[in-house]
Amino acid sequence: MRIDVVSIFPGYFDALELSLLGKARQRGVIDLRVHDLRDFAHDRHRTVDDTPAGGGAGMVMKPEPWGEALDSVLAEAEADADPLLIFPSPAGEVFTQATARELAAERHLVFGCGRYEGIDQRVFDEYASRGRVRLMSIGDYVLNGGEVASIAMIEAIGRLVPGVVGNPESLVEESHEADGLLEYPSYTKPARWRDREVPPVLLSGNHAAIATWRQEQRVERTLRVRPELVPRNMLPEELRGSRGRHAAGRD
Ligand code: 6GU
Repeated sequence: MRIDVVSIFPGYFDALELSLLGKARQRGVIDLRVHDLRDFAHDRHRTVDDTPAGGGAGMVMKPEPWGEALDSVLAEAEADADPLLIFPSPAGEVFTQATARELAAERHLVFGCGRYEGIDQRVFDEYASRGRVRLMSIGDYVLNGGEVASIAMIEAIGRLVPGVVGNPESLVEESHEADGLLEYPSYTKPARWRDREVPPVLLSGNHAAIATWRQEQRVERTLRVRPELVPRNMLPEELRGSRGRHAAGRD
């Protein structure tokens, strides 16, 4: 998979040289390239922002450097790759594990990281008229810019790209995968630590009992912290009534 990132803070993406994704890059499974937006601003101060049209607080990113940067990245794309442009934004659609799975099948992703109050709307309109553009949020809170959100999305997507994670089976038993329940709690040795025991069932050697216990733990934990994730047919009878907008589409 090819991934390009455009940002005024390329240094943020040094984090992606570490760990699993860093190794995948060394092996050539992921080709990640980071571009400095300021290289496409040509005045003395390499200006990338200006005051908002119509007035208001903060600054808006100018369209010209974005146009040059994205044209340059797209000109390098392979002929049949049909790159997908992703603009991290708290105003975007919410990025979920399903989004990560969908995007892991793409050949070429381009992340455009805005700062300040955002990027001039005409940049989105221009590239949406020429190809595929999506605005994506990583949750209902505000970050200072798209860099940290892009790193989160790239890690979530990248680990699903075939050949990145050594044992693909480790991907299916996770929170937000398969049935959408949260993961069961994990333990390792020693069997007793500070008077706290590993649950005896896990040391019993009874694989059926272990599987049952783990599934009970998943349902209990999900009901406690994320009840909206529990499919209706997994709920105890008394909780199957109307739950408003919760668990929509998960029944
Ligand atoms: Cl993608 N960007 C910013 N600036 N804030 C966010 C976000 C993205 N997702 C959640 N908050």
